[in-house]
Amino acid sequence: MKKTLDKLYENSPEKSIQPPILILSDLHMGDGGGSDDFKANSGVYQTILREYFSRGHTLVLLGDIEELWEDDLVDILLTYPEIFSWHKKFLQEGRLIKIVGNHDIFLEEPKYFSRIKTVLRKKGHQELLLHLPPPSIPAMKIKLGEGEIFFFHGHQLDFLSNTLWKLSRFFIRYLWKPIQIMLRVTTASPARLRRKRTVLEREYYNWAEKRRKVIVCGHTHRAMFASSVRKEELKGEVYRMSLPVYFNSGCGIYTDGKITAIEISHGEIRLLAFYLQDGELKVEVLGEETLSKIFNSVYSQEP
Ligand SMILES: [Mn+2]
Repeated sequence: MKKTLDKLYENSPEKSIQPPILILSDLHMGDGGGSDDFKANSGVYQTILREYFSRGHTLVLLGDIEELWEDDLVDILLTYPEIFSWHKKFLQEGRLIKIVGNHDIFLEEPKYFSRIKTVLRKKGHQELLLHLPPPSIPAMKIKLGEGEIFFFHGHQLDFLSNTLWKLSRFFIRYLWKPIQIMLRVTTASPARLRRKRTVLEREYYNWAEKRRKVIVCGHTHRAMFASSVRKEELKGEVYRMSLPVYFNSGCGIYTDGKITAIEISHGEIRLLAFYLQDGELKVEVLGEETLSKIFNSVYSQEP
C-alpha cells in the first residue's frame, strides 16, 4: 500500500509555481440532468473562476472535475461551455494544472482525446474543440520556499476506486445513475461511506507523517486543514493526527451550496468555503496558517 504512494511521489514531476494558488477538487461536473450534483453549485464556481482569474491565481484542479463515470465528456462540455472556457483562459496563461482523479481518469489518455475530437466533429460541435480540458497528470510536487507540497487526488489507496475502477464505473453508470435520478440522492463514493473515508484519511496521514511530506488531496469530499477535522464534523470519531501534513480541498458539490478550496498566498495556506449571497461571492476562512510554521513543525520533529 505504502509503495503505491512512494512510486507516485517518485514519478511525479516537480514544478515551481509562484503563488497565489487556488486548489479545488471533486466538482463532478455532469450533463445537467437529474444526477448532476454540480449543477446547483455551478454559479458559485463560475464566480470563483472570474474572481480568482483576475486576482492572478494559478488554478490546481485536483481530480474528479468532470464526472466521466456517469456522463460523456461531450454532454458535459455542452452543459458548461462557460466553465470550460474559463479553464482554457487559465491554461492559456500557464495558470492551470490538472491532476486526474478516478472519475476523470480518462483524461490521462491521449487516445481518449482523439476519440472525443472525432465525436465533436461528427456531431457538428467544432466550437467545443477549443474548450477541451488539457491532458491531466497523476500527481505533482510544488516547491514553496523551504518546503514542498505533494498534490494528488487520493483515490490511489482506495481499492474500489483504483484497482477495481472499471467495475465501479459500470456500477455507477448503469445502476447507480438511474437510481440517483429516481431518488434524487447525491453521488460521492467515499463520502457515502464514513468509515471508509476515515480509513483513507488515516492511511494518507500515516504515509505523510512517516515520509515528512505535506500533502494535499481531494477524493473523500471532506475538507481538512492541517490534519484536523472541524469540531462540527467530528461526530464521535477520534482523531490522533497531530502533525500538520494532511490537507484536503473538500469538494464542489456540498448540498448547502458551498464549495471548498485551499488557497496558498502571501506565505500562508488556508482552507476556504465559498458561497453566493445575493449574487455576491462570500468567503469563509475555515483554517489558516503560515507555510513556514507548517513546514517547520513537519520537518523539525523526529519521525
Ligand atoms: Mn475521487
